[in-house]
Amino acid sequence: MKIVDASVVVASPGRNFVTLRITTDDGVTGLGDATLNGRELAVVSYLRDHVAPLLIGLDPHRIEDTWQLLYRGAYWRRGPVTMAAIAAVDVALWDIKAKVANLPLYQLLGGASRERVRTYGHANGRDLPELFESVRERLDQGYKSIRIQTGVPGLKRVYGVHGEPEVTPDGHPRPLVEDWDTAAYLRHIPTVFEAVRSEFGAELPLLHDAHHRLSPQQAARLGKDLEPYDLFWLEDCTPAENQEGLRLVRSHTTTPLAIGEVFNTIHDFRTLVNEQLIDYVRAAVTHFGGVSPLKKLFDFAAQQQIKTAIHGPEDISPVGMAAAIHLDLAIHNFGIQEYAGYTAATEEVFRHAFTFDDGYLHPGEAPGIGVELDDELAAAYPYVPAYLPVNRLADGTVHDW
Ligand code: GCO
Ligand code: MG
Repeated sequence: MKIVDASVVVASPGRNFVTLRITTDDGVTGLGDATLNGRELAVVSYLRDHVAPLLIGLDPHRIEDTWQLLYRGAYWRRGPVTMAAIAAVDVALWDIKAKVANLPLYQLLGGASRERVRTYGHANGRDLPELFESVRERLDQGYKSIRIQTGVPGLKRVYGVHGEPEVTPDGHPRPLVEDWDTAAYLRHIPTVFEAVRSEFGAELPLLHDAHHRLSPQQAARLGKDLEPYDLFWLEDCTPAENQEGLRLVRSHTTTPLAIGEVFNTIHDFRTLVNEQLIDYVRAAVTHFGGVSPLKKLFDFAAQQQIKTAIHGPEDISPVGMAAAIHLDLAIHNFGIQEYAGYTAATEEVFRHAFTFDDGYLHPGEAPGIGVELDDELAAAYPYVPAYLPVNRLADGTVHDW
């Protein structure tokens, strides 16, 4: 069996999704997600100009060998663009292998370790009434665990939640500029959790994303202040490129910690896992080089009793989400899966076998990852230049978003 084609489809049915399709001489196709929100076309070029020509003629069954060829063979290692491109190849090859075996991917990863995959959804509101309404909406949709994000008095927007980019008069998009005040946030957030607990009770698992905005000292204080509200986790409490910074946070709070959605390789987690400084690894199939390296990270984390929580916002395409759900079902140390759902248009462009029911996902039994991309429909949603928001303090200083 040989690879005869590797082509990239860019479609924007709600978000700009980048999809790689690999085709074999037997006519079997595999899909991989290479979406990198706000920097999509860099990955498109990496794949089209540099990776696709290398794939032609290779045996699609040699997944590990191809992964090592792309990772080591480029000489320039790591980074989100490289690892998103390699992820798309890895997932497309797993899709092909599982289709040829006539099995859903999770069967090749060891088979099911559970019946269904627990998820959490997002609730957001500018103030408490709006937030409570959003929580109720998620509960009605079946979610059993909920991430809580709110506005902070005095600040313009609910932070850490996507907004429409600003468009200049000449039609060129600019990142939306948000404002930030860490002291106001640290004062406000514990009052939000107190209110949510008294409205929804002690048992509802609640999560919160600090979106890399705090120093280790501030993160330690927030973790401590939130202990009475029994969070499922506090996410990205401080920028974890400084992995050692988590030592300070960890030594001051028992609030569980989740980190890793912006990480690309196992090396980014080395200190965090070896020293058991976090409780959940958040890496995504799409940004971490695919299913193969993510499985290695999860096995590494399992040795320190750390669980998984694959990143799954709307900017992971249904292709990346499907690959995640197969892994979730198969691994032993699964924790929870983030799932934000998709627009109706996205659901039409990407037809998928995975299902969301009563707050749980299942990958389905279709051979491969179980996603097909409708090229004709995809063509109706051309690329739209877009940026993630940026963040500034009151004096204009750029802060982490
Ligand atoms: C999450 C993330 C997202 C990111 C987004 C950036 O926990 O889901 O923080 O909300 O902001 O993935 O593109
Ligand atoms: Mg996050």
